[in-house]
Amino acid sequence: MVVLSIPVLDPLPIIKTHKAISKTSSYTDIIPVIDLLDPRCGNHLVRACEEFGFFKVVNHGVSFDIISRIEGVAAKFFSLPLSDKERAGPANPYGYGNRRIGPNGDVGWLEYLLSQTDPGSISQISKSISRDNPNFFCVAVNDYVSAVRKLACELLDLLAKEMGIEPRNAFSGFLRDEKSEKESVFRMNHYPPCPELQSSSYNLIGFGEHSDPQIFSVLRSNSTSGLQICLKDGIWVAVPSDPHSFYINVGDSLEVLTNGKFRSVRHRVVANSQKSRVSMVYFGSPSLSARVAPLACLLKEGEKRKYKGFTWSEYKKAAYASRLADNRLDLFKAD
Ligand code: GA4
Repeated sequence: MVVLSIPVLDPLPIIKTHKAISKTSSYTDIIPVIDLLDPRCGNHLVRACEEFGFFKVVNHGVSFDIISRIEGVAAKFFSLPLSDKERAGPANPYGYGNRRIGPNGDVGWLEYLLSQTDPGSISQISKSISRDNPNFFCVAVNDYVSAVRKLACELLDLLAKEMGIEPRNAFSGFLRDEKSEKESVFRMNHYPPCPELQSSSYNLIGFGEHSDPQIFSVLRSNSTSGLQICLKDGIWVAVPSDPHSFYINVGDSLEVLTNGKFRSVRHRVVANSQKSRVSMVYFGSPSLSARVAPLACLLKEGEKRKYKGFTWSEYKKAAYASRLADNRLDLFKAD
């Protein structure tokens, strides 16, 4: 278990919520599990995206070596003295962030590192934070990002196949485009433990509720729980941690491409009283000029488009002008 330093962050009253406010269910076994070795996984996958916008993937094919190297990188990075972490620059939007999330006043009980996923950006950030061995950091992140992008593309192709969409790469093509590497994001998060929570009736928000603007987000964490997802009926469900699996979120862009058939899931992270949570997320985005709009082949006869189309550049601009909890898709609803 990774236990990283606590004193970097001070409690902020603003991100405490009373435990009773959220109806958090402990029935965690309702989260769909997609086994990529199961011949019926395509069908399960479509249903999971429609019902939850969220699922767990097992037998994912990402090697233990790739996962353990990125774990090592994250543990090493977050154990550095604050001044060294700050050499990656304030998260503006990429770099090292501490408590502040985004440009509009959101805060959380975490520190993090954000990078674009193209090899040039990964190399640059590696040099700024790892003076002794930038190559180890750089290779580990590149390998990890390539592996999870491949996994995301396989899942997106499976969805297209199951839904009878032509061409088969109608979804994955957004991420396979080399220009999407500059827009896709790699995020490492560290949620320190907060011992005072043990005797408190409060939850401490590590990362406030939101939906992801991108197509697909691929997440894994150490064995500390904290992630919660919001079901269709508004109930929050705690997601059990599983360091051997990946969790996938449907993002806003995939909701739009499917004209709302898939759900962009709202999710959040609450802090743990005793253990550090370390997670890493790949957010697969379209390229800047790519157009995101409901796919004509998914519209039934007479079905109206629920969303206006937009370029990723337009959506990204709207996202960075919003607060974390805002519903950004509302801005693009069709009249
Ligand atoms: C949410 C999903 C990703 O973590 C992220 C976040 C980004 C950031 O942390 O800089 C944003 C948030 C996320 C959406 C609205 C804006 C931008 C913080 C924020 C308030 C990296 C992303 O792409 O969008």
